[in-house]
Amino acid sequence: MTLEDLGYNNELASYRKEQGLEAFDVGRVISEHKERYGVRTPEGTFDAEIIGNLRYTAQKREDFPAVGDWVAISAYDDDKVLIHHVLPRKTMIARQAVGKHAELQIIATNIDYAFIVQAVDRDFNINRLERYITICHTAKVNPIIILNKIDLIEKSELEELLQQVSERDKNIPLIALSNETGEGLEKIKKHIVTGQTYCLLGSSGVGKSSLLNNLIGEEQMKTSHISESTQRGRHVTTHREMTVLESGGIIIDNPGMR
Ligand SMILES: Nc1nc2c(ncn2[C@@H]2O[C@H](COP(=O)(O)OP(=O)(O)OP(=O)(O)O)[C@@H](O)[C@H]2O)c(=O)[nH]1
Ligand SMILES: [Mg+2]
Repeated sequence: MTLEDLGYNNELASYRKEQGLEAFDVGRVISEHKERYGVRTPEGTFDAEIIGNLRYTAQKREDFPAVGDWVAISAYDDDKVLIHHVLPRKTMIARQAVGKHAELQIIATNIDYAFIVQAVDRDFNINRLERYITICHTAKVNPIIILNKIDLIEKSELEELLQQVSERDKNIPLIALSNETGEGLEKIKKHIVTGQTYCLLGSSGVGKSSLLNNLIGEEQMKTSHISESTQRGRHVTTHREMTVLESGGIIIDNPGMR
């Protein structure tokens, strides 16, 4: 694994040089939990904390590392590193959390493409789809629409839905998928390129983690059926997590959005 496989590029290299950060190593934040981070480098995955100075100068959510970030790090134990600096973000998918003094919620950073996943059963909603597309455009991230669970409906119904979506926007790639039968999976794989970062967006239960597992070829992410009655408050995926695919490409799975 090289830094480039993790998405490292010339812009980041020049920034590091300009800012005199070359004495530090760099890595990518793959997980975040209460100011504890997982950082991936070509050498492996490390537990990370931010240095005191970064904590004291950080004023808002954006100043702290988020999943997808490139960070300047130094080793301080065998499997631990310190984060000294967050490198500039190329893109940031965020939304305003609910509540009066709610902070901005960062969904992921340095994303090239977002897979917007909707299930063709009761989840399908063209206006919600449009909201996700707007989130992508605001963040300057390229959307790819996936209609999942096509094994649950008739071909004619699917044609109708595909028609509805392409009438709204003809230019966004649109793929019909079934994680059960594997139909559409190869088409999705064709969109995934080494060194590019993808994130999975969509409501809870639409099959984001199932898709990731199919792309990895094993059950890395827990998936589960969510019954209609207990749907509220039950997300299967509770944390964002970044995975580097063996075939190339980096994918961030997200908890379902409301
Ligand atoms: N019939 C059918 N079921 C699917 C398909 N894809 C996923 N599922 C099922 O849908 C349920 C939810 O799938 P997940 O992959 O956990 O959904 P998720 O989008 O990751 O959900 P959160 O993590 O809560 O956001 C599971 O029971 C899956 O087996 C599909 O293509 N067809
Ligand atoms: Mg999930």
